[in-house]
Amino acid sequence: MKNPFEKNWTNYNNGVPLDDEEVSRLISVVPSGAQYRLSQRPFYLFVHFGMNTATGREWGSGTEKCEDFTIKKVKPKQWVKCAKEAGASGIILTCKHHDGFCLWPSQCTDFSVKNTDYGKDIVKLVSDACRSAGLDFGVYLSPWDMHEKTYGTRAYDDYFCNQLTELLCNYGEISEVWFDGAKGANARAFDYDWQRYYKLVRDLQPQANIAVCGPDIRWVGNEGGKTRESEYSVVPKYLQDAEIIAHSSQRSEADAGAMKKLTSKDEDLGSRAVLQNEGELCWYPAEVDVSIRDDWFWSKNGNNTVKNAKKLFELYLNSVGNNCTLLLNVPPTDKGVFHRKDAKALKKLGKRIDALYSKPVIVEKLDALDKRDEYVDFNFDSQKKLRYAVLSENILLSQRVEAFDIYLKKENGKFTKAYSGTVIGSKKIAPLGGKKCIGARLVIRQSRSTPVIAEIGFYE
Ligand code: FUL
Repeated sequence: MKNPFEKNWTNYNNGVPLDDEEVSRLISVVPSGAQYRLSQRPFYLFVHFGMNTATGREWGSGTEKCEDFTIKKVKPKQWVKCAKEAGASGIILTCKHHDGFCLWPSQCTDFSVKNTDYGKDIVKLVSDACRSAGLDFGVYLSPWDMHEKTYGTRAYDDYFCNQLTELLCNYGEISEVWFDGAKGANARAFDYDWQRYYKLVRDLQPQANIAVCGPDIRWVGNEGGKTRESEYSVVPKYLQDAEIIAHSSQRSEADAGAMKKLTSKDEDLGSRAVLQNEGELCWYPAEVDVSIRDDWFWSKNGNNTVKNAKKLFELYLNSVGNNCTLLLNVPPTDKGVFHRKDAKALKKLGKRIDALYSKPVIVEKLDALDKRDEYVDFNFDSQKKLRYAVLSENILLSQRVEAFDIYLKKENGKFTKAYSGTVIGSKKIAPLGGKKCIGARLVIRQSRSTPVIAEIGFYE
């Protein structure tokens, strides 16, 4: 593919093979059914709710009493309504956070909703509300448990698996199981039996993705909504190691600020240069978990930290629009509802996402590009002001595109480069700046074998 716009362009496929044995190896790595499904429903809400909501803490202490859970109302129908308005496709609920308090009447412990005045099964209320609204439902179950006496002994594996079994058996289909690597620096040393936990999930909910300290969804590596320029889904297999992930997770309540910075030293996780030295590879797409507020749980003070719709939309572009999924945390208040500021911001976010797609100029399914194609041209019937191009690869055939450009055609017939990108993957949203043009041109500059573009859309 020679680039027709740069003088002396002879650098076919940027000088790397389009097809060879190594390329075949890379493109043989594809998503599981569950991973593919999530890529098509890439935006979920994370809901941090529990003992901390009542006590105004972020991590709690594990010494709380059931009486401290003073919540009187929980209204998941409102959460679900807000999630839908925002354009989210699912909700993941913190069924048990690090303090160990369970939002369902677990048979394994007395430390649960069943011994509170509130009394109801919150996991059931939320999963039912999700289901009737057509939203996916996922569970967060903190491996670290400050309350449970067996924590730190092998008996805790049984305790944890029994709790997991309750969650996986009693609440219908579970789309995602979120294992957090966070653990206090002074907590008892303990090697979780991850393989046993994974097997249980696979046995009981084979369609569920296991996220973060799990093999299906890669933690992007920070909690500030930052992503790498190139977020690869095909990466070295060692990245799935839960202990390595846990090691870079939160270590104290006060650490939360630091977690917002990009901590990964491994900026490049999946270029050819990196992968060629790696024996085993896996499909491990990134998820961006970030809170709508400064904190994960609700507090009155936090009401002033709600991100506005502009900021949320930036997070969306930077995650969903950058080959990641977005898990946006929205914590209900102690009245059991999303605060009106959060609700308003979510609604506006939904409007912005709708607006992105509301004025399509051309939307085309391209499929496999002919190897002789140097570029693909799109001609508009009149002058347009393009704001975004949205591209997606057919990831069932792996991720192939490594570099691409978008040019805009001016009325005088000249082309100017409007965007240069690297990875496309499940979705790339390329801002084009609202520039006037009468056509556009997609140039794939570097690819692992034939690029297979599921869809490209240009939007005003
Ligand atoms: C962290 C936890 O320590 C936070 O409290 C929160 O649950 C976040 C999603 O993960 O590691």
